Amino acid sequence: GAAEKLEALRRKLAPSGDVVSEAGRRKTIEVFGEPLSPVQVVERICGDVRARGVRAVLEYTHKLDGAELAAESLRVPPHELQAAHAAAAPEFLDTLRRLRANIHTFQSAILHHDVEVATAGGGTLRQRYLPLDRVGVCVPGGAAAYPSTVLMTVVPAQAAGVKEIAVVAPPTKFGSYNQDLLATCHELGVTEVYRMGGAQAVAALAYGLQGLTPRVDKIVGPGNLFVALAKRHVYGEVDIDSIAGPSEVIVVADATTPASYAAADLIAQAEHAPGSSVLITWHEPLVEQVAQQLAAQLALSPRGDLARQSLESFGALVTARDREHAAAIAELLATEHLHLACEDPQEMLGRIRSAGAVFLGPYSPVPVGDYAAGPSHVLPTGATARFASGLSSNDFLRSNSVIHWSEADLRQNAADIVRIAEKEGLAAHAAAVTLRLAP
Ligand code: HSO
Ligand code: ZN
Repeated sequence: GAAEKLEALRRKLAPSGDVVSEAGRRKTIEVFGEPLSPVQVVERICGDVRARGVRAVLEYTHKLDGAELAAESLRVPPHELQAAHAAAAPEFLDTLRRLRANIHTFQSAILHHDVEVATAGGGTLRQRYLPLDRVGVCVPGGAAAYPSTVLMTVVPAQAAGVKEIAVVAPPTKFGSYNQDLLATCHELGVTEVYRMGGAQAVAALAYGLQGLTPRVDKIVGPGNLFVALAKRHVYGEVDIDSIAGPSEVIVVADATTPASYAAADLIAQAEHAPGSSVLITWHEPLVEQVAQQLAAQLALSPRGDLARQSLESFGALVTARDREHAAAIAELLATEHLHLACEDPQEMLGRIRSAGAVFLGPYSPVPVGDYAAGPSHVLPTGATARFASGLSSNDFLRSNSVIHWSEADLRQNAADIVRIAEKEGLAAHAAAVTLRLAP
């Protein structure tokens, strides 16, 4: 029936709800001379980095990333950051400054503020927000260089008031040897950049490396399977953001949507590869038009082959009965990026509750959010938008609750406290209250 079809589609398109733990168990790899699952490999690497520090990081960097580094070169020296910045084109630096300003404005505007509530007896209750002291940011460096990911993680942290930010990127040409990436770090005032990737980088951030880098309080940012599994492994000792799987988009389109726009939006997502790109429409002719546009545009796109492969494995052009049905499918898939490219996107938005980021109308394609608008592009994937939210400045805050009752407050509530303390059999709890009120 229809429900099963939808469920099959959900599994095909958004398998990543558990793609990380599934892939982490299913595969086997030989890193330690015996076949182990990625989960086991990550556990060993983390344990080893914790026990042996820099030595272990250097060994894994050699073994897994193929880079032979010395202990001194794990941290990018200040003059390299300066040189990358000095060599960057002035237009690129101007672009970085404008993007940073957009992101900073939005991330500052949404920050939680302290809330104080007056009590009946003249006391106060307060929720107090404070930035984390030290955070680690993972920047991927496998398939492409992502200076935008530096912006979309570091700027929210800075907006929250985080003082110490350590960036890790693998020792690759798209990672911590990428000059645009280093220039971006320098422009943002990030002075700690480490040439480490994979599980060893996450472990180094979580446990610290003696003589090189202190442990952080929270680790954020995307990465490959090993980064994701390592973040899950160290969670509890440090905080993490959500676990990111492959990137996704759903474009909801109707007769008012130009087929060329819809196709371009699907390809833009697919060129991340692997990633899922789905069109949902209730205007049947659009399916054929978009298919034609896809073929035409893919042929011209520099990453067209990569995008075609990911469209073939994780793409779909879905016909819905009507608007309501399209909304129901989109809601079920709880996608990372939801582009409402149809008429009256505001009305459509009212029907949907689960998505990482929603893009409305013809002038808000996903790259606007990837690079420029202000919300972070670090978003929940694999239907985890059911319960998770995109990264924001608020993820770099923690709160204290602050209780300051007056004598009148305590008197007014004493009987209730004593009664429930007695129910729990905790007489000393009751006594701590009654003793203060004794005549
Ligand atoms: N769409 C990616 C972010 C990105 N796009 C970076 C381009 N660069 C995941 O949200
Ligand atoms: Zn993107």
